[in-house]
Amino acid sequence: MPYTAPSRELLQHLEKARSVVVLTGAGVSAESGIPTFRGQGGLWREFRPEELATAAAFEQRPKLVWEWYMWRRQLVAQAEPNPGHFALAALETKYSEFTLVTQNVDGLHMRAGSRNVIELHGNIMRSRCHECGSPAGEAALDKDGQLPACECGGLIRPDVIWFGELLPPEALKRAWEASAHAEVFLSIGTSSAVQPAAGLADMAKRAGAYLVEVNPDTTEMSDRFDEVLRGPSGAILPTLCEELRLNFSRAPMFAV
Ligand code: BJW
Ligand code: ZN
Repeated sequence: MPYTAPSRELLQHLEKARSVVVLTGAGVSAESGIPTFRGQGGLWREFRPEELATAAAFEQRPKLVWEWYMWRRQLVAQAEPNPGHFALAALETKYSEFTLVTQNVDGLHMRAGSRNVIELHGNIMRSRCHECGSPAGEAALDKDGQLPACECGGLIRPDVIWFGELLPPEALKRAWEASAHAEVFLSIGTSSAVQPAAGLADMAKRAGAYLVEVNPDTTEMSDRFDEVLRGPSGAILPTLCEELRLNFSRAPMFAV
């Protein structure tokens, strides 16, 4: 797929910046074989993610929701980070202040070696009680379709954030603070359709950051960016690292 090369202006911003914030979405993991939420591949059976990623769906049809998550957990367990993930881990090594805010729940940034990662929407491999919030390890639907339950009697659910639920307050606060001080803000592989994550770009803009979008398609927010790089992140981000003469490796840089 053809893709846009980073401009000289972007490279200059990245050379002189001290503080960089990256927001990632499902598109970054698409090249690792994990389906995005919207657009092609966004359907599971006949359901759209918006129909399943809610507390109401879980309360009404917990087994159905768990089956969706079991399918996705399996995809995540089999997936490997792609060159886009590794390039972001390499980019982090250049800056004293680098924050990777991710909406993804697959843990692939950490597996690629990224260090300062904020998971806004939780992590699909962890579980917790839907009633009392107690952590529940990797508890899951068992082979016979038995739902996992907590000592308190509540149902256990994946430790992710559904529509209508508050994001983890500490994670959101750190993401806001980093965005409000960003000199360069990169929004990568996200449709920018979901709040409050999408609003981080506006916050960075108000702080005077140079705003860049990396995405093969136009998004709801494309016209607010200073620069738009059209194409897959797995091709654009390695190119960016090469232009910045960063030692870019396609294998994990740190043992995890
Ligand atoms: C590539 C590529 C390649 C493809 N390379 N790119 C203000 C206004 C209106 C509504 C709200 C508002 N504030 C809050 C809301 C309500 C709601 C919301 O935003 N609704 C909108 C849909 C309108 N937000 C919430 O409810 C949030 N909670 C909250 O704000 O609490 C307070 C509150 C509650 C109620 C009312 C008001 C305030 C919680 C949001 C939780 C989102 N949860 C999910 C599921 C997580 C668990 C799970 O994984 O199952 O998070 S939904 C889903 O969307 C998931 C994602 O993280 C999130 C974002 O999706 P993302 O990552 O952008 O993926 P896609 O598929 O949309 O886009 C992929 C992109 O990649 C595309 O653009 C492709 O082109 C691109 N791409 N290949 C690069 N190779
Ligand atoms: Zn409980």
